[in-house]
Amino acid sequence: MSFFKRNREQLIAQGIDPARLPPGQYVTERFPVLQAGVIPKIDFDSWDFTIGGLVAAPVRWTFDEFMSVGSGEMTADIHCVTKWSKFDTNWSGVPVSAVWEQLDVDPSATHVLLKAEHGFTANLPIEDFVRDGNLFANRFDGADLELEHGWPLRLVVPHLYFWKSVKWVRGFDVLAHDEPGFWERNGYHMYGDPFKEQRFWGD
Ligand SMILES: Nc1nc2c(c(=O)[nH]1)N[C@H]1C(S)=C(S)[C@@H](COP(=O)(O)O)O[C@H]1N2
Ligand SMILES: [Mo]
Repeated sequence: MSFFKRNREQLIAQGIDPARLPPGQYVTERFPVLQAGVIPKIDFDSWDFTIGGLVAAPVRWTFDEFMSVGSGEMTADIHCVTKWSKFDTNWSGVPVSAVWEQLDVDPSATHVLLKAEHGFTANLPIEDFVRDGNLFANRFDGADLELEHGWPLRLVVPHLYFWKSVKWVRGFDVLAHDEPGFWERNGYHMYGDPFKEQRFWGD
């Protein structure tokens, strides 16, 4: 029996619904660390969160200003394109919807491009970004986020492959078009639905 088949059968044996596991994925209890390049050094004193593009007034918030926008918590399964999934991850932080409510967005807007340390970017349609449950998280499983997982702030968009969940996020631009981010320019799918196995260009 293959590793993937055995992994799926173990879920059933544990009474976990295997339909939660997208095709081609396996479940792990571990929390792998993945990013392009090295883990950034964060200068927390100069840290800011900026929002630009098609908004009536561009935003620049300190960390405390950002955190005062709202608070929320959610638990979700996450799925990395390198085939690991992790169930019941718990996050808290600021709901994306609360951030969005602060903005006067031009009606022509369709997408956002998230911006992070080291110039990392990721694109999302607005309806996938401003979605119930999505968070800008500063805490994971009841503790402060670890630097390697995106401290002080990361996006969590659990319904798409985890490369959209930008670590060390520093803001976003609101756009009237779609535009590939870092991984999307490097062969990953523009949308990335794990249940449709949209891993790469052409999937
Ligand atoms: N800033 C930044 N965020 C990123 C990435 C990256 O390279 N840079 N990689 C993505 C990918 S491919 C994955 S699978 C997840 C991994 O998050 P983790 O290290 O907390 O497991 O982060 C995503 N967010
Ligand atoms: Mo990934």
